[in-house]
This record gives sequence, structure tokens and C-alpha cells, in this order.
Amino acid sequence: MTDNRIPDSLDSLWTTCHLATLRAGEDGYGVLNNGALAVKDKKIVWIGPESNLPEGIRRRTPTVHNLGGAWVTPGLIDCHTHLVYAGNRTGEFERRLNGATYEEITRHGGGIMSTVNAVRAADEEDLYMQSVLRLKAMQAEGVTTLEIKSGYGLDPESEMKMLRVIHRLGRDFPVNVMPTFLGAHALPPEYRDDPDGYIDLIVDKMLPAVASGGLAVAVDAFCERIAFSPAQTERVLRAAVSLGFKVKLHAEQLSDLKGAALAAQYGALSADHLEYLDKDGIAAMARNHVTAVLLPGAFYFLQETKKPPVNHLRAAGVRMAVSTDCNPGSSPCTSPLLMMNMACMLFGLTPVEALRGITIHAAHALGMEDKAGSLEPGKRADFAIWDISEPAELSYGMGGNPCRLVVKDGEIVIRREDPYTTGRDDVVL
Ligand code: DI6
Ligand code: FE
Repeated sequence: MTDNRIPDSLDSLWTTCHLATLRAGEDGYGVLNNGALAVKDKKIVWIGPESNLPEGIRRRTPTVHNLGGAWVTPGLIDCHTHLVYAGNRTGEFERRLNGATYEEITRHGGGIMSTVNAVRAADEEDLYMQSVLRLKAMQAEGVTTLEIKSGYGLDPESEMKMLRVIHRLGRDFPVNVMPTFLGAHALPPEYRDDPDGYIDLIVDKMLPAVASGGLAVAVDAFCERIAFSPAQTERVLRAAVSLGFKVKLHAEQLSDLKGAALAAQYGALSADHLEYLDKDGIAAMARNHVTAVLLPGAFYFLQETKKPPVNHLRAAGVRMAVSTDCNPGSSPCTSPLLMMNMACMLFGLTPVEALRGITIHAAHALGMEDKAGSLEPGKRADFAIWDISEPAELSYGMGGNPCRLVVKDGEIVIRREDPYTTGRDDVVL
């Protein structure tokens, strides 16, 4: 990172706060009590003890925010979402609670395909409006960067429609959106008898079109018994890498097809889910610095019992990220805070691992670690300001939202109502 000297002129100063910086090269929260943070040109330019602020700097700074003892963290990063979709899957939810399994429903044409039908039928405006509601819910919990995948279109036109909506969300809202092409999410009915023909379509037509339109940064695939085989997945990864895409993979969610090792072989940023990951897969991820993206919402919502091998990942030094997997079938979740709690309670992460998982490690999962994910000079001035008494409180709560302010590129973009307002004139707290 750049050095930490305070420039003569600033755009804003944020004082009277405690910082969880999550800075590189440390395992902990990177706590700075009684700190201050300085912003210029949309970037963090200085962080330090408030008592080190030079004489007169407050007077020379146009906006000084006294945060009254609040905590500041980096803006949260949701590094694995399918946030753009139409409709919902409550019918399937009821069927599962009456005994059907996710895999059975998928094999009978439900599951991902029912959302594909809804997305194909939705006009672009409707798809956009439904997705906006979910994006706003995430922003309210401090999200300033997120990845959004296509993968509910599964034909060239519908995948493009999803990618256009994904781009529009990034333009219209104060968030950085990383678009990922997930054409290999499920086999569309048109190719029921010709799965390799669908891979041909992806490799020969869809990927080149996505590349030439600049519509995605990364390419993902679902390597699973109910989706694509390792050989089919490998064709997608190879073509993606040769077109200059970053790659990621849904791997070892429901069975062990050795997807994580395959992802590692292609230099993937991340392998995601990983409940069935084995020792060789862990070793391959460690060797190739692949981030493990843990998705406790999907584990919970599908009532899985096999947990990802967190102890072994930790021992092998594999970075662990945490994300919502926001999608209508396996994780209808827009709450990064709830995912932090579930990562702790269901998977055994510590609260500091959960916070690193949804900030700096999530930045690694997106290849954005030089720009986001920690409070350090040179990084984007993206942060969240919380009414909490210590950082572990972010993982501790279940429901409720202590996020007071969200700051994107140095500007306040979400301002929660004053928590001490009762809404009644006659009751004063
Ligand atoms: N794994 C998941 O958990 C989601 N996609 C995937 O590849 C589920 C998507 C859905 O059921 O709609
Ligand atoms: Fe997913």
C-alpha cells in the first residue's frame, strides 16, 4: 500500500471512532482505538490515532464527521451471489419440507430450471426491479462491493439480458459490481439429450460474445452430478482462461467430483461451497492460493449435514471467505451479517475469521485485494460505520442491523434513521 503520510488538503475526515482495519499481513481485526481516517479523491489517504492528526487539519478539511465512538470496518464484500433473478421458489421450499430433496426436485425439472423459466419470461425492467430490492437490503448491511452471476438464462439472449441487468445495477447504485458469467449453471431443456452440445454453445458462441461485449470479468460453472461433469467443466474453464477471464467454480457442494483441484489447476480465484472437499483438494487450493468461499446459507437452507473441512482449510493456510450465495433455490438470503453468524455457528469460524471472510478474504476471491477489503491508505474509501461495542458483535447478532452509515468512494450513501428516535413525540429516550 502507499505510505501513510497525511496530505495538506483532504476531502473528508472521520474522527472519534474505533477502526477494525483488517489490514494485510495480520490475522486479527487490526484494531485501532480512538482512531481517525482521512479521505481524498475517493481513496483512503491516512489512518492513525486521532491524537496524531496535525495541527489545523480539521479547519482546512471541508467535512469532518465526528462518529461519536462508533466502529468503522471496510465496506462488506459479498463475493458470491446470484442476486439477479425473477420470482421465488416458495413452492419448492414447501415440497422440501414435505420430504422432497433438492436433488429430486432438480431432476424432475424444478430447481434451477424453474427460475430459468421465470427469468426467460421476465422483461428486463421487471428483472431489474426485483433485483434492486435485494441489492438495497444488502447495502443497508454495509455491502459496498458484490459479485453477481448470470446463469438463470441459459440461452444466449437470456444470459445477455441478465448481464445487462447486472451492469445496470452497478451503474445505478453506489456499489462495485463484479459481473460473472455462469452459463454452465444447469443444462437447459433444449439440450436435454446433448449436454456436450450445450458446452459447445458456451465455448463457441456465448463466451466469445461475453468477452467481446466486455460483459463479465469472471466465468464460473457448477461442477456437480446434477449439473456438469469435470470434463465438461474443464472445457468451460479452459476456454474462459484463454479469453482472459478470471475463473471460479461451484465445487464439492453436494458430492466430491474433485472440482476444487480442477479449479486450482486453472488458476481460479476461488472454489466455492466445498462441503465435500477432500485432502487433495485442500492441498491443491493451498498450493495455488485459491480462496475457499464458504456459503453457510445454502448449507442451512438445504439442511445439509456435511460441513466444509474448515479445520483442515485453516491448517493448510487456505484463505476462507464468507458470502450469502443469494439465490432463490438454496439461499434466499440478503444478509451478510446473518452469514457471518452462521459461518461461526454452523462451520466453526471465529468472529474475526467471519469478518475477514466478508471483507479482505472476499476481496481476494474477486481479485480486488489491492482496491478493497481493508482500511488502508491507497484503497477505495468504502466503509461501514456500526453502532457496536466491539467487532465480534457483527457475528454475534441474529437479526437486527447495527449499521449506521455506509460510505462509498468517500460519500455517505446509506444513513440509517437515528436509533434513539422512538417515532413518538411523547416518548423521549
Ligand atoms: N449452487 C447453489 O447453491 C445455487 N447454484 C449453485 O450452483 C443454487 C441455485 C438455485 O437453486 O437456484
Ligand atoms: Fe452459488
